[in-house]
Amino acid sequence: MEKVKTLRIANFIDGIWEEGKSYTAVINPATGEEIAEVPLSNSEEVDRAVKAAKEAQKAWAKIPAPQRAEVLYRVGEILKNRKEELARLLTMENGKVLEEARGEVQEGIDMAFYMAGEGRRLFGQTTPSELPDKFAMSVRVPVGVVGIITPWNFPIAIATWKSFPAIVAGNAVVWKPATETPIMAYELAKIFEEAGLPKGLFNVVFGRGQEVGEALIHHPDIRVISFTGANETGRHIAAECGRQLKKVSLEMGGKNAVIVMDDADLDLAVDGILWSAFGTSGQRCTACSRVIVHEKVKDSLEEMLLERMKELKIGNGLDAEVKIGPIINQAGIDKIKKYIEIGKDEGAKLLAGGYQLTEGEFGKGFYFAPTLFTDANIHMRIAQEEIFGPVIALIPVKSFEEAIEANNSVTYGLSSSIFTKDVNRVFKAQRDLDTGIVYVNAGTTGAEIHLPFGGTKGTGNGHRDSGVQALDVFTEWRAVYVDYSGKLQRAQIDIE
Ligand code: UN1
Repeated sequence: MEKVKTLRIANFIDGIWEEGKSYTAVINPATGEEIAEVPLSNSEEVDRAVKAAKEAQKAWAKIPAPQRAEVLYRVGEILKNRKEELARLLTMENGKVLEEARGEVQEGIDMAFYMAGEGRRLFGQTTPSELPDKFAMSVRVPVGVVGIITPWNFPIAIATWKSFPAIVAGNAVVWKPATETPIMAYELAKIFEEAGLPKGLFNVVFGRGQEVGEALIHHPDIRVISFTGANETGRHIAAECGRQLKKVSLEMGGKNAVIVMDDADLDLAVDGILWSAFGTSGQRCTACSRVIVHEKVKDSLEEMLLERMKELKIGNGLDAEVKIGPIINQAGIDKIKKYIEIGKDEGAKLLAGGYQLTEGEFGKGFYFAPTLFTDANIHMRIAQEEIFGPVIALIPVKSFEEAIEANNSVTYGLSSSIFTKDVNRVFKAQRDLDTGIVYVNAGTTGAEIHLPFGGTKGTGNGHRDSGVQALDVFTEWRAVYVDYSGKLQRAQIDIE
């Protein structure tokens, strides 16, 4: 198996690569080997990065957006040329299988070209004034310095969803990537440098949430925080930023369900469930972790799932045969194990999996067997809480209406899916499922970058990553009135 020699990662501040004051190890979750060292920084580095960003942003905002976008086109080209190499590195630091890693890099490529196109749009609105010889328009203006905090499960895609719209809209970025997966961040910073982005506009400060994250959310010169990650952390960020009237965009996970109705194409439903439950080893915000099944097809679906689960090869994601890679680390495994015990205690029936794989090569990495619980109900914690692992809770229901209710019974609202051939049910479902993303006859994952990504209820705070909607996070609206009448015209008064 290929091995990268230990890489010493550097912070990127004001266009300069800086050594860290101290480091922590980055582990390949498939092998347990140390593959890199990542700096542990603190508020000192954040302060300098924000200062540089603030300075650089002033000039950047004045460059016409189509010219700013040229940098993103170049970033897209570099990502495209390096896709295979980046995907391999991504698999080594995160564990997801190579095919999925390629898909993730592709998300970054798509985002680069899509947001580069925004350089020639960034549409505002013109509208008639109520007064004669007066012009009115709303335009987008950059917010200033943007703080970005991202998780390890999509180490490059999520960063591109946030930083590309921020940059094209005329902002500067200070980014804290997850310490588990710093290699993609390091590479993305190198790519921005190679693409010719002026110094100070894209800064990467590695370190822990308690230091770097806290410094970002409390820095007075950072006017917006865009965060994807754990629910408690997101709530903390929202509260802290609320006190400072700082704009915040949050995406904090899901408890996503696939609904399988009695008229569904069951083979297709099984494909969709396996892909969205076990892809990235279930460590996706959008992963399917509940299957809500009509009682008439419950037995067949269980049987088909069990049969197909046996065929899923587990192992190092660099092996082309492997379908399920490792879990990020032992803490991730321990959390999953805790939920297995909770599920059993609650009375759900464990049909498959439920254990860590420790024999032979598995013992060196962090692997968990794909797991299926059945006879769960909406009151159980395994049917309510995010597990972030390859675990499905199957919930039988008696009707379409009960299925919708079961889907909507959780505090999260990211993604949902329904398998049915009934067009009336399709339209009712897309209306009544209360999530930010709804799939019909497909699993709960597979969001495309030109549509809004995000969720309702406990998943977020009303903002969206990706899509044109992402621009709302990184811009303010300015209303501009130009009076060319040459006299004082009072709004609401001189209207005759
Ligand atoms: C995430 O899990 O935070 O639709 C992102 C999907 C991927 C992105 C997931 N395109 O599952």
